[in-house]
Amino acid sequence: MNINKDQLQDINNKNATAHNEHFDFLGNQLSKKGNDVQKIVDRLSDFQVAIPSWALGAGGTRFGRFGFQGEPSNLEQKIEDIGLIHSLTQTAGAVSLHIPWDVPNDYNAIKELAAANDILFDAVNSNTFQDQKNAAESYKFGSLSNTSQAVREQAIAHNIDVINIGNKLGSKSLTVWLADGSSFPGQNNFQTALQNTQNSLKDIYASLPDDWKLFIEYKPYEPNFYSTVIQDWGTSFMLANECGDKAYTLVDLGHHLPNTNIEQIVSTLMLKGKLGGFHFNDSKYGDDDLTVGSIKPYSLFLIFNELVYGMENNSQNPYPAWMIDASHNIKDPLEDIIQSLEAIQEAYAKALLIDQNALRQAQSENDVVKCQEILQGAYRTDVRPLLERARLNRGGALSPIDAYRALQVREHLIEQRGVNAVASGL
Ligand SMILES: [Mn+2]
Repeated sequence: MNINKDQLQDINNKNATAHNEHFDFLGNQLSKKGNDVQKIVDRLSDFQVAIPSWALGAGGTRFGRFGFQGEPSNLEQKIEDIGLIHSLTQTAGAVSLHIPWDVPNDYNAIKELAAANDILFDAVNSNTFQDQKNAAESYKFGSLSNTSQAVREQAIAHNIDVINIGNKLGSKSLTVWLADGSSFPGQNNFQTALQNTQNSLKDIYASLPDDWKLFIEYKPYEPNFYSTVIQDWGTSFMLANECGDKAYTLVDLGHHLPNTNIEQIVSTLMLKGKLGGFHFNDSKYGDDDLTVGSIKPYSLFLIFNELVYGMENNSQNPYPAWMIDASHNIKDPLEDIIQSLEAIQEAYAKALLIDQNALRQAQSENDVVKCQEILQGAYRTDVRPLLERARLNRGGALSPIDAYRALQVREHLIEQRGVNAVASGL
């Protein structure tokens, strides 16, 4: 299924008057406050978030998996799904592949399909948290950290394979997330596990093309419940520094203990030029992988405040790679991603409204009340007309969810793929 711009225009026209009224009203208000509205809209239009290939089907839980009809059962269909989301939102112009779930059969055909859908290949993700069929060694007790050299070598070789696959598609980065750790005290020697991981990462890093980046993700617990080898940003940061200039820390919002000040982590990493990538999701308790902005939208805004500040002021930090990393059991996965993209854009737009000079001034005067007023003034602004205009400018939908339903996208996908189609991967 494809969505063409004429179809969207017909749907958009029905609400064009209301949109124009809202946009003009907001635009006037913001201009009077000194905001450059056109610049904000342009920045929103340019902001693209990669969609992970594993988020297009229903996610699983430890207890069961409830499928969603018409899921994409191969890489071609996954790219088709992202193309649909991108047509509607104009914000999903990249895919992040997971290997070995998404190894292309025909590289040229996949590249052509992605190009036809205006989709780039973002970071490729390795997988050493599952055993693969016919693999000689098992990752049951870890991969890059394993006490067995043979296991470590197999895991390193897999990561190098992933780099080579990504290279053929035009990816420029590898994301490594390890499930390595221990579930019981005494099971692991912490120092040995960390040292092995560092050495393994260095071996992978040595195979990284010059124009690539290595993203090292961290997570405090799960699937191991006592210790995780790369448990926090500090460990990731240290490993990245040990590897070299092309290695960076990747922040996944769900990979923190409750109430962690993630915005401060973002700020520190950008100051040190080491924030490489970002995985968006939301959570109430742990790594819940819920829709972005569904639980803690103010935290997301505060994080974007630091990201915007860092992108303006920290030339030592490269432009970060953005990806949604969410997946759950009950919503239509495509509608869920559309909601996540909207929440990301909303937080970004609000952060762009913050008067940084006034904030600096208030901070220097220790005017705590004024500082809060500035942040919350931006946060309380309804920026949705700016998002609508950014989408319209690129030929997207005024309301992606409404258009998705009006065009009966899911019904078409079920018709094409069947009710029992199951997404490959999870
Ligand atoms: Mn992640």
